[in-house]
Amino acid sequence: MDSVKWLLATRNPGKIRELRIILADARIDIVGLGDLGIDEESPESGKTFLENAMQKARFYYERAGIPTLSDDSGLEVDALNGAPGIHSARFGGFKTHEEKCAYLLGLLAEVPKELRTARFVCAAVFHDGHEYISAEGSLEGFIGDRPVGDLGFGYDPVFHPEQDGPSTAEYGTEAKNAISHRGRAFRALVKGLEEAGRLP
Ligand code: ITT
Repeated sequence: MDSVKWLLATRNPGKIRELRIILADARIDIVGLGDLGIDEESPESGKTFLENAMQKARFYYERAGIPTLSDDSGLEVDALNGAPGIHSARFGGFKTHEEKCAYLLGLLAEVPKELRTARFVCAAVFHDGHEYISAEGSLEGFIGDRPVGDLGFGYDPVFHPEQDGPSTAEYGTEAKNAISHRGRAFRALVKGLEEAGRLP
């Protein structure tokens, strides 16, 4: 059966790598912002992951004119009252993820192991100019005491689904997708799209 060709509205290469696999399973063929020559940046002024994901989907749908999928995601650390949350991409004003992970580990330096609980959260949105279909997913875990692993992206080197187990930067794409916030959100979104009759 034919696949559908939709825009995946993200510039994060780590998300693209993970989502290409998840979406190929649903026969969704993805074009990127770069493929369509879209270089404008969507505002992200929402108060929640879902609001931001809807804002991105609408912004890029209006420029691309084809059905659009977006992702807004981040890390919530309980000892920091849920920070960095929706500000994960610009935590502490740092640019690189090495700096952001180091900043996070510094903030948690005095926090004992059992209180280093955290979760990754993802809101996934489809928009076609008429309707929005959305789903959310999360992955509970713990912040380690140093970065480990070089797979994945972002906060993966400091995030451990099991306290004394590997970080998500040691999982590899397929194993991470199987349990991750993004895998859960987008598999639920695909189910919602199927139920709405939006997939072949
Ligand atoms: P787009 O807006 O272009 O999609 P972005 O990286 O700016 O890319 P977000 O605004 O959703 O995306 O920010 C999410 C940040 O949260 C991301 O930059 C990472 O720092 C972190 N993050 C999200 N998912 C993650 C994951 O699976 N592993 C590690 N870090 C993650």
